[in-house]
Amino acid sequence: MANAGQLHMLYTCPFCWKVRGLLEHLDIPHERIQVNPMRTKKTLPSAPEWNKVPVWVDSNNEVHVDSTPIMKHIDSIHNGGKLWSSDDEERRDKWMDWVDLHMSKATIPILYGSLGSALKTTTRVSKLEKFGFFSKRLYAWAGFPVMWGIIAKKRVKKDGRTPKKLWHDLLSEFTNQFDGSMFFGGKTPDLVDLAAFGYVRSISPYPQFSQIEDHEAGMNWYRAVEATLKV
Ligand SMILES: N[C@@H](CCC(=O)N[C@@H](CS)C(=O)NCC(=O)O)C(=O)O
Repeated sequence: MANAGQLHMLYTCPFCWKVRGLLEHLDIPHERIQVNPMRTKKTLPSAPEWNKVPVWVDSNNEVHVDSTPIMKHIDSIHNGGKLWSSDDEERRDKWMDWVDLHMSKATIPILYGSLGSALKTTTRVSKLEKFGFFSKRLYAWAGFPVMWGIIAKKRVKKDGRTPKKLWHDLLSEFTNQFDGSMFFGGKTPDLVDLAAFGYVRSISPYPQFSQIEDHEAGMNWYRAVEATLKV
């Protein structure tokens, strides 16, 4: 089958993991273009209006931006909108907003919240992303004090909980919504499950993921969503 589109992405970007998970869940053939994090303004097809990843370019060369709208678009074109349809739209909308608000903010504290974890994360990011020769080295050394000392520290302090506790609370709050079902969407995952799954999965390449693996209900859900992917 021909490619349904191109996903312009960064490997380590949580918003890109959301769209990747959906494409793998629906088994949609596509091309992945890993952009140079220092050159998004020059190379993204949505630039200069939109300089963030992910960007989805469909087979008609239409450009789509912003991860949740991209997910809704892909579901509607390639899956008859089944993952977004719901008999309780209020609950669905409320929790999609909740996932995008809270889970998106929780990735930085766990990855960069302590000096050791920030160093591990930036070294790993510099290897996983397609930086240029010099920016790779620059990021590995200059990135971690910025991410740890400025961005993550402020967030952890503001929240007051350890990053692990924050994730455990989020996973409890989310899975408590399932009302005894396996997924937020009931017997099968829906778009809210896949969005939340993307945020959690974006932490999986790092050693800090073991702090999340301690959450039993969260992991049962995570592994069940993972089992639906055609990777
Ligand atoms: N709301 C956007 C957020 C995307 C986003 O912030 N992506 C980051 C990478 S994780 C980015 O491209 N940042 C570059 C910038 O803000 O210039 C989405 O859900 O797609």
